[in-house]
Amino acid sequence: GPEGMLDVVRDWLPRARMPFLVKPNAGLPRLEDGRTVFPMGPEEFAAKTARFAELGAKVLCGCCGTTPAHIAALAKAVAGRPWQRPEADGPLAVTSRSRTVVVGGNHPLAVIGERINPTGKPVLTAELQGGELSEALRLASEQVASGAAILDVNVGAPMVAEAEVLPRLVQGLIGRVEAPLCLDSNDAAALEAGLWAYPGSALVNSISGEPGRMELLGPICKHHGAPFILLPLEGRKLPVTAAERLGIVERLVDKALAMGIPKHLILVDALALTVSSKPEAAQACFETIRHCRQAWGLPTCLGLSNISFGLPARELVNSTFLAMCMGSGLAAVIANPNSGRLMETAFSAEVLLARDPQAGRFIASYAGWKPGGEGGAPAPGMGMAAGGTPAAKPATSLGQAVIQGDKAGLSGMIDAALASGTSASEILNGELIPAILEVGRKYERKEYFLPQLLLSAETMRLGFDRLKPLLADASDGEAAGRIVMATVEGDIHDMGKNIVCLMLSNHGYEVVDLGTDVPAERIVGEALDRDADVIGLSALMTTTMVRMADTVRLRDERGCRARIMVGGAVVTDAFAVSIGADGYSEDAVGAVREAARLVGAARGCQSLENC
Ligand code: B12
Repeated sequence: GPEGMLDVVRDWLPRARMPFLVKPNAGLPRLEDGRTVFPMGPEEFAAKTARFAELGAKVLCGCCGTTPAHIAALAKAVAGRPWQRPEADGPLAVTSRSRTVVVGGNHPLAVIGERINPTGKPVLTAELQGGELSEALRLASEQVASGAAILDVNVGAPMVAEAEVLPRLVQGLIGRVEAPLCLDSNDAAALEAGLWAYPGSALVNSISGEPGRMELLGPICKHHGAPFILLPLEGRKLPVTAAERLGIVERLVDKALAMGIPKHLILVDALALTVSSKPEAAQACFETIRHCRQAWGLPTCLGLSNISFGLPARELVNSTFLAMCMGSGLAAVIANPNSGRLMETAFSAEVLLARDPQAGRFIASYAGWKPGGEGGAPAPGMGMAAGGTPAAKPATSLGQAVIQGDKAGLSGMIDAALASGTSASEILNGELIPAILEVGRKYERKEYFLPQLLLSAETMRLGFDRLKPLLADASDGEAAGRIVMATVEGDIHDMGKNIVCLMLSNHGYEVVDLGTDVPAERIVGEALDRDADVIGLSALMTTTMVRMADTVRLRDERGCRARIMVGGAVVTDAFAVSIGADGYSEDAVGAVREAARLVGAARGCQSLENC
């Protein structure tokens, strides 16, 4: 309903640079006497939805549960009120489907994890060349667990078709981590393919003064609303002094603005060169950062580790350099977040720059810190709002693998559990099913969102498919009865139904599985055509369980003799009785018991009338 959308709209609207449409339901639906009921009447709906107009939404509509009366009341509530474009708050934002990292201003430093880059990494290089993504995905989880707010993604290596591999990896990463991505390539086609594959505003790394690069990539970034790193490089000569760098930045920014590319998409690279060969290299960075921030209001970033090339104890130099850059106004850094020292420095600097209220993030991360570096907990993604990332650490148990969506881990763990003598049904019933139910609870508590739900469901299915052939087959000889099974219309949940189907066929029943989202008409038609003894219906949502009642009604109307049993997480015994179903079970073992009882009953009669 409108209340549930308020926080999201407040968060998104100031950053939306296009007309914003809000379409709430008339509240959260309840099931009453077999009917889905929406609680909000027209007046309440109108009063609550009109608030979005005050925030700057351009179009207001009504979704589920609203009627022409709701829309009329809403029209009246906002009549005569002119649309006011909200003030766009300016800063550069990098987003994923569920996270926003604001870069610049007084927002915390955004650490851009640099590890997904095949240079100097033979394992990653070989995998990418073979089209494999698991090492890249592992590096992603590891960096997020260490505190990266954004992940740089670079697949540039010999014999890697970047335009094909980059979007594929982007797809893989979307399901794995919530952190927004920074697409890093020299290949403009790969960057464009990556942007199309990405459901958010990815950061593009980078646009330099190389002839034609701005002309080619600028419009693509503008089209996707993708911020980009502006690299002050022109021709072959490196700009050593701050004045040289700022001259190039100014020319490139002017060019971008003249092309209609908005300023809020530009993140300037302050260009860290090597201090051991150019002693003034760090100073040039501080000046560039300060000038960009103070004179032009432009956020800056840099690739940190170049600064210490050729020196011993590079981490010391890198982290000190980072603190000094942050003091000059640096907004983002491309670095290795697995470096404890670096993250300690960044978190401490946030406190000193008064950007960590009550030192909350620092205390949460380092309350247990001890000299020598022990006891510092890994930092939560620095530029991000709090919240868990499911695949952040490798799973250590079967259940955790489902909860975290660790597909690769699950297969190995199932093999190990089977080898140690645990039966397939113990694994399914004792580990996998409780885990997917915990996923559901996390979703209810808003700890998980749809991408995590999907990843866990896929992981569960993988485990189920692996166990399926091993679940004991108790059938022999003639079928014990014919059962038509389906998930009802509007519902695509099929894991429970599949388990019930498997159990029934393992107990000798002939099972006709009609799949998911099946209309009552088809279910009853198939039961009649196949002279089924039993119809088994599954529903997982309050909005779809009412379709079970339709099926019972149609079965009676068409004189079909099949008995109907129902199940699925939301279905209860009382509901089954209320719709006139003949049987119910809360799980697959009970489904087999019910099937035996109902086949017996159905076989005792040829049509419903004479039973
Ligand atoms: C995994 C999952 C998904 C997966 C499904 C993947 C798949 N291939 O099935 C995905 C991500 C696709 C999904 C999508 C959605 N989901 Co969903 N999903 C779940 C989740 C977490 C687990 C369901 C599950 O598989 N459980 C494990 C199986 C083994 O259990 P089961 O189905 O209950 O089956 C057992 C018994 O019930 C019984 N049984 C089942 N069928 C039958 C049939 C008979 C005849 C008998 C006798 C017994 C029986 O035996 C089974 C074995 O023991 C539940 C949470 C929950 N608590 O159930 C939410 C949940 C069902 N989903 C929900 C929602 C809202 C959605 C979405 C609308 C989300 C969205 N915003 O888009 C969509 C729906 C799309 C659609 N039109 O159907 C809600 C439903 C809320 C409600 N009360 O109506 C739940 C409850 C989560 C929540 N708390 O909000 N979902």
